[in-house]
Amino acid sequence: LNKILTKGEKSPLIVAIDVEPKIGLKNLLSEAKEFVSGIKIGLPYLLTHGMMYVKEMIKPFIDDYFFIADLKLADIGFVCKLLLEKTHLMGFDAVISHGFIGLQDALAEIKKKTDELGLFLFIVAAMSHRGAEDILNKNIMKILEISKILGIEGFVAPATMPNYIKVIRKELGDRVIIISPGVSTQGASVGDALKAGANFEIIGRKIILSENPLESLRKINELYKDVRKR
Ligand code: 3DU
Repeated sequence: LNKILTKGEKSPLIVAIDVEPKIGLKNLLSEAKEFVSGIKIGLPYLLTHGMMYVKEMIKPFIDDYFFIADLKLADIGFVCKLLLEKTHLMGFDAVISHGFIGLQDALAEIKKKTDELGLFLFIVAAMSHRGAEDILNKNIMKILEISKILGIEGFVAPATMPNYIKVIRKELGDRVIIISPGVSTQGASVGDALKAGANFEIIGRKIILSENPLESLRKINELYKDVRKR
């Protein structure tokens, strides 16, 4: 938690890596330090390159960013715990789990294991795509209820539907960290989630598929400066 908060002073930006960035991940990590606090690595990237590759990629940059494994865990505790051990082995600082799996034999075990391993746990409270409104987002209060019981301090909530960010802030206060995807490619504007109360915005394709990601990062950070001034 402290690492995330300290790194967050630099910028409220987390970059999502699901495919290889146009300029290559290593180059991006070398050059983006001043603009980016966190790196979220998704399953497509992990499965494409493998655990050992990702481990070697993270190692030299562990002091420059906090690294989040976006596994969106949604299984029985036993299986999740195996995945958490792998996550820890790769050197990640944090992991994302779904919240809808419920407390007993699932989230409770995940929380215990992440605490043991020193991994910070983020729970998906609501999602950013339209279909999320069918089932998941209707249950946000139940997910928050369970999270309160377990003392969960990290949440993922959509920039495209900032009301859910506000709900989390209202229910859980200032001490929790909210990270928010859905910015740019999925429709939300840079700064929308921050204005609603998120600590970080997650941006993937807009940056990693850009021919000149540093230019995009510079522009995005200028916008953040304006939001933070207000
Ligand atoms: O749309 P982008 O390319 O900026 O990527 C968004 C990232 O955030 C992507 O890795 C996806 O897995 C994650 N995410 C959502 O997009 C929406 C959610 O509700 C939760 C996570």
